[in-house]
Amino acid sequence: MPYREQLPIDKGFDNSFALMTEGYKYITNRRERFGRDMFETRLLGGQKAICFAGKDAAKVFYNEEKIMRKGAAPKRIRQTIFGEKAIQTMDGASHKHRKALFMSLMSHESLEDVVNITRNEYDNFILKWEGMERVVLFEESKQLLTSIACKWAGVPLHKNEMKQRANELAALFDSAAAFGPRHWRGRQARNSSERWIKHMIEQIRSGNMEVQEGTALHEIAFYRDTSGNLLNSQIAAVEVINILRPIVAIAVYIAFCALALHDYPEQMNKIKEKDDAYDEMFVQEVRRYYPFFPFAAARVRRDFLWNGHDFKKGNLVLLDIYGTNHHPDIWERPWEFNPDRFTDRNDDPFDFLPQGGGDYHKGHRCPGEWLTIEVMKVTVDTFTRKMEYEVPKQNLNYSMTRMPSLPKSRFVMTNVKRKL
Ligand code: HEM
Ligand code: MYR
Repeated sequence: MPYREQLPIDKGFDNSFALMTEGYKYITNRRERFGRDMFETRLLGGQKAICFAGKDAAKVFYNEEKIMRKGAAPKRIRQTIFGEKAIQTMDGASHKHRKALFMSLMSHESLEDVVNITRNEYDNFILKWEGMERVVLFEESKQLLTSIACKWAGVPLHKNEMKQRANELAALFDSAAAFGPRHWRGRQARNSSERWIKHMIEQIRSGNMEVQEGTALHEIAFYRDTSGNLLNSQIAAVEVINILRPIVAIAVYIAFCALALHDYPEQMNKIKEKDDAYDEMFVQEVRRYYPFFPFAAARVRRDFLWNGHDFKKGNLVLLDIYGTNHHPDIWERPWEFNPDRFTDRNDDPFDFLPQGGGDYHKGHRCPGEWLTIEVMKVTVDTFTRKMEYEVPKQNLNYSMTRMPSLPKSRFVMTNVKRKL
């Protein structure tokens, strides 16, 4: 007999304020308080929401018979990070069809291209950094990655506009969870970057602009949906930005890689002594340990009973990404930074979720995960083997409530020198 029980409830008419003030730990704090991996709350104007964490929760969350994305992303998210009618908000056959487009951009050769472009860009930037008194790594990485993203995606970018585009693309993900001016900057950035790319899509389609076949810009411009139609140029721009923006977001991970090398100096030596396999373990631990994407949101597609709880059609569901990456049933001593935990670890699509979980092709798992890992690996190689730098006294604390979190000082380096 299936059993039913009342889930613990985080009381209150709307707990959005608590979510804001407790940030990455909102779900973990309540799971610990209630002694359960699942509880009920009210968010987004008092809507009933179920928050859960862990491997079994992830299996349910990524079961598309039970869970859908339709209506899950609030307007403030669509007007900043996602865009309107973006892949993140789609379900079923049309989602799978569009997802195939994104996955087709992530071939082995294409990832090799991104590695080569990244190495080249680091060469250029180190040259620039050598001439600078003070390098603010996060700000510089935004530009480095904008340059990488545009080259890889086939988007022309003039040197003069690099800083503006970098700031706009970063504002898209920096504003989604913010209020006030920080949020409004994101909305302006969305309008401006969509105008920029939409114009390009129109020029390409009318034959006034050339673009290399196989690049994201080319493939999205000529992609046909399940009905055989081109995307309207606005939506095509949204999806090109869904490639450019998250590549720029790797700047957050670059800052955290540098922070980990600084906070755990033994890692610097260990990496130098070891090989590519250890670089990857280090990168995986950075993705697990530091707070970045807090949770994924969806809605119940049809009523079902799971683990004693009645999931009702339309309820919001939040999968605790940060909490699952620190879940004590999955990770030994989860609050320690320890790349060795990835030695001989068996891949499991539901227990390590920095960029979502489940199946890349069928579900919403991040198609850019491999690209992110590759760019981070080049970063670690560059920072440990290709350059030297000093880390002056600064405030390196990172907030557990700001989303995305970042070292407060944005990681300042001095005396950058290429290693010969
Ligand atoms: C989806 C995180 C980089 C493109 C996602 C999801 C997360 C995520 C958590 C949603 C999973 C879900 O809803 O279940 C990140 C993080 C990144 C990153 C932390 C580090 C910077 C990238 C890159 C690209 C990319 C480099 C592309 C080049 C996308 C797209 C989706 C997505 C298009 C939507 C997929 C879908 O709805 O089917 N990402 N991502 N991301 N990501 Fe990433
Ligand atoms: C991307 O741009 O897609 C890459 C990752 C950006 C992470 C930004 C984290 C803060 C945004 C919170 C939104 C929550 C959505 C349900």
